[in-house]
Amino acid sequence: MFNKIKTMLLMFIALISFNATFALNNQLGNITIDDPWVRSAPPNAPILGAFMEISNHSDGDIKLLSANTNGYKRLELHKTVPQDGMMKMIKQDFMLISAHSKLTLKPGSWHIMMIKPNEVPREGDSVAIKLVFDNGLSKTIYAKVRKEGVMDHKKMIHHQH
Ligand SMILES: [Cu+2]
Repeated sequence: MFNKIKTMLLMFIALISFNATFALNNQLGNITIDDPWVRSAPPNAPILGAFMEISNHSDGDIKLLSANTNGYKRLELHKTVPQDGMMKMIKQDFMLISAHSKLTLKPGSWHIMMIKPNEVPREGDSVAIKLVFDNGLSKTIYAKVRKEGVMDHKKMIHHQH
């Protein structure tokens, strides 16, 4: 009798877990990644920065827990913040993307730090980066290697006048 209840209880728990997984699966479909890019760097660069826009279209907050790729020692989640009158990159445990909002990763702000590449990618190359979120699911994006964003390019032209 007791065993029968126990079995039923386990089945019930399994069913709940299954439903939870299914719900989270739908939630991941509510994350979109726009304009992923890696800033081009000299062939001997020890680090590279990856940037993108992460939009959370769901009703709940989502955390980006880690980023992975092949050919690097490791990837870290960073935020550049002013500290003691200097801009410093601080390693973060996660990036929070609030419900129905967008987190922009850009130079001088949030970014994914790619540390010690086996080989620095060239301009025009695509780098596959796997993003792991706190709902246990992941998404692989392809970041194009390019120079600084358009805004900075305009600024540079402006300074020449
Ligand atoms: Cu960094």
